[in-house]
Amino acid sequence: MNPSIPGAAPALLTTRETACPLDCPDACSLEVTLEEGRVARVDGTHRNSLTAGFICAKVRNIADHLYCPERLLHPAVRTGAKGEGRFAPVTWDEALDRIVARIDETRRRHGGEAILPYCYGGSNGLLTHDAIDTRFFRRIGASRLLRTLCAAATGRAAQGLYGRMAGVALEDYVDAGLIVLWGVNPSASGIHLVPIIREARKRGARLVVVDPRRIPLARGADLHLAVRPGADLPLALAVVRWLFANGAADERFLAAHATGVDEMRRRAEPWTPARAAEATGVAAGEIERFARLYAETRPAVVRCGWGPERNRNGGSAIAAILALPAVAGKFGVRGGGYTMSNSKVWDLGTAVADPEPPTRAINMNLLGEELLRRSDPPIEVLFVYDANPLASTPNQERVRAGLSREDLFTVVFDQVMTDTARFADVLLPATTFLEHQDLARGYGAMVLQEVRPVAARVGEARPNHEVFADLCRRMALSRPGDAETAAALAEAMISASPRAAAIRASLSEAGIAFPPAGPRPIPFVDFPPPTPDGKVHLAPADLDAETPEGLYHFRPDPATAEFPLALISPATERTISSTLGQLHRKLVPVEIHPDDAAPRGIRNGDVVRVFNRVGDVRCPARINEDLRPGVALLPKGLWSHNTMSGTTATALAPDSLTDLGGGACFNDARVQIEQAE
Ligand SMILES: Nc1nc2c(c(=O)[nH]1)N[C@H]1C(S)=C(S)[C@@H](COP(=O)(O)OP(=O)(O)OC[C@H]3O[C@@H](n4cnc5c(=O)[nH]c(N)nc54)[C@H](O)[C@@H]3O)O[C@H]1N2
Ligand SMILES: Nc1nc2c(c(=O)[nH]1)N[C@H]1C(S)=C(S)[C@@H](COP(=O)(O)OP(=O)(O)OC[C@H]3O[C@@H](n4cnc5c(=O)[nH]c(N)nc54)[C@H](O)[C@@H]3O)O[C@H]1N2
Ligand SMILES: [Mo]
Repeated sequence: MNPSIPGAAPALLTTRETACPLDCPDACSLEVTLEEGRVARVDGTHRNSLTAGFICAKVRNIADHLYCPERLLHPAVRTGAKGEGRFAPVTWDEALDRIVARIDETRRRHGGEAILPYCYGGSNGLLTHDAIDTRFFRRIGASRLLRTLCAAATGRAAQGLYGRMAGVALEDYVDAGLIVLWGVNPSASGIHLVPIIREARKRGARLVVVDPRRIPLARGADLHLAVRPGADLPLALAVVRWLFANGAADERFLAAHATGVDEMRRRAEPWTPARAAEATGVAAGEIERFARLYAETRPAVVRCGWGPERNRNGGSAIAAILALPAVAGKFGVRGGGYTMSNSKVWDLGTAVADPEPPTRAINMNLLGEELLRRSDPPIEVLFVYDANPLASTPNQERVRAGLSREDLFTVVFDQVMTDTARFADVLLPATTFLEHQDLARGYGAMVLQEVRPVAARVGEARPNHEVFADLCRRMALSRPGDAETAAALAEAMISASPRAAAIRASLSEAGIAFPPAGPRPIPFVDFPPPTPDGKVHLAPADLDAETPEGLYHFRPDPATAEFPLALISPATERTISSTLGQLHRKLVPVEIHPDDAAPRGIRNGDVVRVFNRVGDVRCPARINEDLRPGVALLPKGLWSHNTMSGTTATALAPDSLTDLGGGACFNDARVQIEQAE
């Protein structure tokens, strides 16, 4: 009996199993409770052992996202000015016909390169990008997008040193004697590591945190190195130097398993503790204490995050951090080594087999500039999906100016009315991972899981593969044998694996599959680095050639007397990048250290102006002693409604690129903060 309505029939509750594909290392296994096809409740299960039966508040409350008033229910066309957000609903046929007509005309007048697809993390599911979308854009000869917003520098460095080897399983941290959290904040960005660290500490593990702020896990850590943003490279090189200088380098391991040892040693040589202290803002004695603790403890594991990559030195910094376990000989035992991203442990194929056309490549971090530059051919059609560039792409004001171009035809395919969607000419409504089929692969947890359409679709929303298959058909680009359904796309990926039969069987029996060496492989025991010679390359020639001044070259802090404060924009526990931002409408403060607030006359709650040469943000201030002095913080993923100026941290982020991989330099934002009248 429904207690609220006397006499009403009991609600029909059913539960279904699925998995979370959102951009997070953990890839939780889920149980969804449905009430008449609508999501009523979401819980974690134990199928992915890392999930351990609990999930984050974001996904627990994901029904709020599915059924929010901002949800896009129908295709629509713009009726107001760009950015105003006024639209009139149309049918799918009308919307897609309009897109096809504009693409046809653009190809005739300027060629396919005048069309730019723009997509990033969205739902991180394997079938929502690099699938039929890629087939479609390749067949129309569109410009290619370099997907560099995140993990470009880390990916390049990890590939160069270890061939993207699988790292230490997060569950194995319980076996570590020392855990180093380097530029990573699991309390927000991957919560299942937190109880594992607590358990390890109970068993006696030491904990070191390298972060410009006192993250929650830094409280009670054995050592917190509050490094200046962008200065991880000299810190890691100083530890490398110390290890060699103090007989703590594992010469036997290095001789057997590494190349580039002498070169790395040579490049680390100038970084005495004193010199590193100057560059990093960490006392020389603390650096030595860390080096000694690291040298003496085994197993020791470094959990390397994405904080150290988002600056001019990002690639070299990650390379130097990942070199540490090789130099100190930390591999070869459970719980020893490093964890970066485990996304490449799968031997899957691609969902579409079309060859990459030789069209121009555009770095997504330069979107604003590319839209405004009127290159040849100019970008005439922008197709945004799985992304919210106005919230997440550097140099927000240029992105906004680019999106405002009257002659630009913009398609936005999203689940909700984002800040970017307001600039669309045509809006297409997308399903969420609870409404469509997909494959979820963790980049911490080493699991592959089926994502099932458990809930009824909201409005007329459609999944990416359906929409791009429809566009292919309308433009007569479909070919016999093309995989078109989610099941066929998944099969195309799986069948390319030498272990296809096992993966297929495991997914259909249990909804989950594991990589060749299982969910908890031990690096250097279960496999060597997947480099051509099976060795770790500490100074690889390709990375060296790619970095403008050579690998491990330190570029000094970009602060000036005019813009002395480093503004960082880390993840929060309430959103996933900017996804779910429509649910959080409060003003968000910029955080500032008391030592920086006092001379500026700034008190808690004051309205301030945060500015530099690329942007300007007005918002409240919050005094926060957990920051390193000289560092301010405004989280990533905010929407225009979260500040008084409608601009966010992204407006203060320069569109300069990392030393490797063409990555974004969000944390190279240097700003001034003053009271706003
Ligand atoms: N200032 C600052 N900005 C940052 C960062 C930073 O450190 N500082 N970090 C960056 C990082 S780490 C990342 S990964 C990027 C992320 O940047 P984006 O990839 O742009 O991620 P989101 O902003 O979350 O936007 C994803 C959008 O995809 C939509 N979406 C989800 N699933 C689907 C689907 O199946 N189909 C379609 N069509 N749409 C879907 C969501 O509703 C959402 O609006 O942001 C970067 N931005
Ligand atoms: N809830 C939630 N979870 C997420 C996300 C989210 O937005 N919300 N985003 C997902 C995505 S896209 C990603 S890429 C991952 C990111 O996961 P994390 O790597 O944890 O990401 P961040 O929060 O960007 O940064 C981590 C820490 O780096 C610190 N930091 C900033 N600059 C530096 C620096 O120069 N050096 C050092 N040592 N530390 C620095 C910050 O203070 C922060 O505490 O999380 C994923 N998980
Ligand atoms: Mo990211």
